[in-house]
Amino acid sequence: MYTQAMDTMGKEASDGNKPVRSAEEMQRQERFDERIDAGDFIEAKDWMPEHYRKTLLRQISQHAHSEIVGMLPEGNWVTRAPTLKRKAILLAKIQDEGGHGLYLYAAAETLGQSRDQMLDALHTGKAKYSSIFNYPTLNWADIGTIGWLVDGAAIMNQVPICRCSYAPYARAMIRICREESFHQRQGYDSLLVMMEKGTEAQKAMVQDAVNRWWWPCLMMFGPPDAESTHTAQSMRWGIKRISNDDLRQKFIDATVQQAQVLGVTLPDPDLKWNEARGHWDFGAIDWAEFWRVVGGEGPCNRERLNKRVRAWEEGAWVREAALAHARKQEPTAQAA
Ligand code: BYC
Repeated sequence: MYTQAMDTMGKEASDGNKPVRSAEEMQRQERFDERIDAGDFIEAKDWMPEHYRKTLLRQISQHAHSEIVGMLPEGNWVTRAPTLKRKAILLAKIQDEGGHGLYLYAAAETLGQSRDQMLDALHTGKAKYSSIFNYPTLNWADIGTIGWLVDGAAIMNQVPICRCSYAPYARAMIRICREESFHQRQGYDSLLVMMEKGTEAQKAMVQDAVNRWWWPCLMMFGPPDAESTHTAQSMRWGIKRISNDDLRQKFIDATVQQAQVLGVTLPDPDLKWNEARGHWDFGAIDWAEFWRVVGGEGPCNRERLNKRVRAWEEGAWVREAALAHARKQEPTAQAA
């Protein structure tokens, strides 16, 4: 059984080399592997290897952080949306993202870590969030482009997670994906209006936004498979169903035609249909830039983190008031 070899976290023999497992533990491991092989879903109450639990906790909490940090670049444009309709749509989208963060924190909590611990990891820079949210939103077309490309990439990545082997994550993702598809469509619609009915300056704004967001969007899918730390194990466990490179290719294949309909150029001179592969070939991604951004040196990393920390500190009174209210209700609830 493959995971027995991999899941050696936790217990070490007294000679410090070989892991020690009780017969009972090995049986549980075997049963778990059989369930994964059979495509069963694992629930929070079920036994799971420690490495599986930690991998999920890392991915789900980072996903939750990405949702709430992802509210910030769009939040900058609520007061500057060009019409009441676009403002209402943007507000609803940002609220959805806050909701996605909550579903995901709740799913991660089932793995035994408190929300305070997860947020502390975000605020102290120990936990990651998606690289994409460290880029600035410079003009109104950036908001449409985030919907079209960033949410488009997010859907491509997230639909397979609806079949993740960990059931609480899979359930959260089903709800999230339904909402994400509206996010993608509103972005595309907003850009289409600018491209079909806009002035030359507005069309140029759309092209400029697409030029800036295209490459960072391709980086959202994570490092190439050959350099990905977690992909192989996560795919064996059914946490990830499709690899980083395969998802990136699917996204490019789906997006090229959408760009043609929109009337924008994707900023890659090497983008070319490859008949033999049945896919679009594309140019080299700047992985040095990706790792710089992931390492905290992107254009907006500090600004994003500072904003989250400030929101947490300024929200302290709300948390205290909610706790005081809950304490007050306790005797009443018990009496009822
Ligand atoms: N940014 O072994 P790998 C949204 C890290 S929310 C930063 O391939 P894995 C939206 C990775 O964490 C979008 N870090 O990892 C919200 C790992 O470092 P650690 C978020 C990245 O986990 C609001 C290391 O690089 N979506 O769309 O197997 C508004 C090696 O990578 C990134 C999710 O979170 C990155 N882009 O695969 C609009 C989806 N990529 O943890 C839109 C769920 C990699 O060892 N997550 N790293 O220190 C996943 O599907 C996977 O976690 C990933 C990475 C594909 C992202």
